[in-house]
Amino acid sequence: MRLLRAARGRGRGPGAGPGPRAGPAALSQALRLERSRRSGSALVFPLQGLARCLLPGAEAAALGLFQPGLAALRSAERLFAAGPGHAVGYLSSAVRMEHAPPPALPEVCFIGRSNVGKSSLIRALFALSPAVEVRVSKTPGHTKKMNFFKVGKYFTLVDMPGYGYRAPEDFVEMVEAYLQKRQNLKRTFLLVDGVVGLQKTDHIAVEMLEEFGIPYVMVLTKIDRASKGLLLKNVLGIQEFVKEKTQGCFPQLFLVR
Ligand SMILES: Nc1nc2c(ncn2[C@@H]2O[C@H](COP(=O)(O)OP(=O)(O)O)[C@@H](O)[C@H]2O)c(=O)[nH]1
Ligand SMILES: [Mg+2]
Repeated sequence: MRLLRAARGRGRGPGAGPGPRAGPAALSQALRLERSRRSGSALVFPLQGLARCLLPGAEAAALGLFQPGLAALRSAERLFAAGPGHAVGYLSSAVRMEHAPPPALPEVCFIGRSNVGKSSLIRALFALSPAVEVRVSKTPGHTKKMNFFKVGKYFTLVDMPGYGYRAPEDFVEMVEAYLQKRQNLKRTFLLVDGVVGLQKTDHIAVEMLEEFGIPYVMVLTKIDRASKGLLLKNVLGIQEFVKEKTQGCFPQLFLVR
């Protein structure tokens, strides 16, 4: 989560400007600082940096479809910053679908192998609401429950149990049942480890999402741990896979460090 550490660090420094609230500075504020403009852009759009490593003539445009401006970043951040009349926080946990909260709001969920970085990413999203506690595990397979969070009156967000390592039964009992039955599920974020790329269990998840007709987005995590070459190989491999083999996957891959 180097991205947010950078934003936090700059927020506390002199000249950071007034924030929407005390605590970590918004990323959009950090990016507004003249000095951070170049490095900030590399942090937010890491695919841009990779385009330089492509062979001449290779299709670089596909690496950078999604480039939100400051206004879009700010409005996204406002969603995750709790305030008067805008409750952001932990809602409940469930070990079975029957215990899930009523499907009153649209919902987004984060799925992926154990230890891929689901809780870390969700914690980063809630960084502007420090009271929200998202547990990040030191040992694989920690999150055994579905954890629901509320983002005002707009949507709920679910941290799903990881699958794969030591938790194959959760995959079948929870992730599959959730994906199949949750009527208010609007978007799924499938997290893939940026160092090892798509694994067998990720392919199973993709098959499920495709079979159930659920729109999803792929997110590549831990890119700080992959060399530029390995990252480029994994990014291009996944983008090719998405283009050739999927129907419901958003074409832009998102990178997280
Ligand atoms: N280097 C690096 N470590 C990460 C990143 N995301 C998560 N981690 C670490 O990976 C471990 C598992 O993360 P966690 O969010 O609990 O994974 P989950 O099981 O998918 O919820 C923790 O030690 C995190 O600090 C990342 O982008 N880069
Ligand atoms: Mg977790």
